[in-house]
Amino acid sequence: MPKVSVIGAGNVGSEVARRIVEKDLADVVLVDIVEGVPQGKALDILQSAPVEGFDKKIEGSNDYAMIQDSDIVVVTAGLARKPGMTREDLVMKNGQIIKEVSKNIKKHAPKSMVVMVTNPLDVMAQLCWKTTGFENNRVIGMAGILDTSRFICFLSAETKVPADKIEAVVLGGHGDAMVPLIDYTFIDGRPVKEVIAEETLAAIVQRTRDGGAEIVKLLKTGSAYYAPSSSAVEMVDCILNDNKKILPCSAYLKGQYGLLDVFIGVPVKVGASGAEEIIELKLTDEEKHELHRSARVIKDTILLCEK
Ligand code: A3D
Repeated sequence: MPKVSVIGAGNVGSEVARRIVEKDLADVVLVDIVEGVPQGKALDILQSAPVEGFDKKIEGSNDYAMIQDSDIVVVTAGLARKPGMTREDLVMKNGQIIKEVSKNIKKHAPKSMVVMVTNPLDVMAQLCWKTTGFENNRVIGMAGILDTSRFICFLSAETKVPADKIEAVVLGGHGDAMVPLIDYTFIDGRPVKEVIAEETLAAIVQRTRDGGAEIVKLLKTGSAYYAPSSSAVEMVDCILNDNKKILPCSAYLKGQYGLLDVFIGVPVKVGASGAEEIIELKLTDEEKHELHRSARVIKDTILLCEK
């Protein structure tokens, strides 16, 4: 029976856990440092099984020993930025959390794949990879699926074309540094530039970049978790079922796109071995420039964690 552990039983972690058991993908262990929270949430989700009709088990714990034999560990542990906290404070704090979580993954689930969700995403994926010492295909970050999904939602709303008839790819770092590939965006088979006016398209790209912030502003406390959990579970599904789908994910680059030793969003073939292949698309000079700028931001942020 496949087993997935989810570290962090907050908004994203508990939704990831719920979606995994509801989709009958795997048994789940939910781990958090706060006593009672993972146990309570797991019990609550379990009690929906007779109504939802799933038969997978879910358990909550504060003990990392429970993640033993996991096929995949999804990492959602971390702090959200609080008032008065600088971006650097947040990076250092989440960096400490991810180092501690990664040491526990290495100790208790040394054969697992890791799907990183904690922000700043690309930096935390790289930190986890370094701390666990896992092969680079075994750590993948979730971001591009979410950014692409948001982009497609807005394109669908603008054109009234159903989302499943829209193709798009978003690369680069998660958030402000994302790089949507306009030449790979098609609305019902037609290049997006032929369907949407330049100014409107630029506004949609900007709204996608600010996608997380727009939700934070509306919620007032906390940040997005329904769409982020869907995206993380898509990766879990691909790994467990060896789907070999091409998904935009944060993966380790060793020369692809002219970038070395950095986790960044690129199209990745995701299957049983994790990030099985990095797909190199032909980029315009401007997109290449933006991707490299995005990589520089990620590399500078990694230095902060290493201080
Ligand atoms: P939240 O609801 O605050 O949950 C975080 C959980 O982590 C809390 O339950 C904490 O108790 C727990 N935690 C803290 N430290 C530890 C630790 N050392 N070990 C185990 N658990 C710990 O946040 P959330 O669920 O909304 O978000 C979680 C993370 O995901 C944040 O860093 C978000 O920024 C990030 N996130 C990323 C995306 C991407 O697209 C990349 C989207 C949404 C959220």
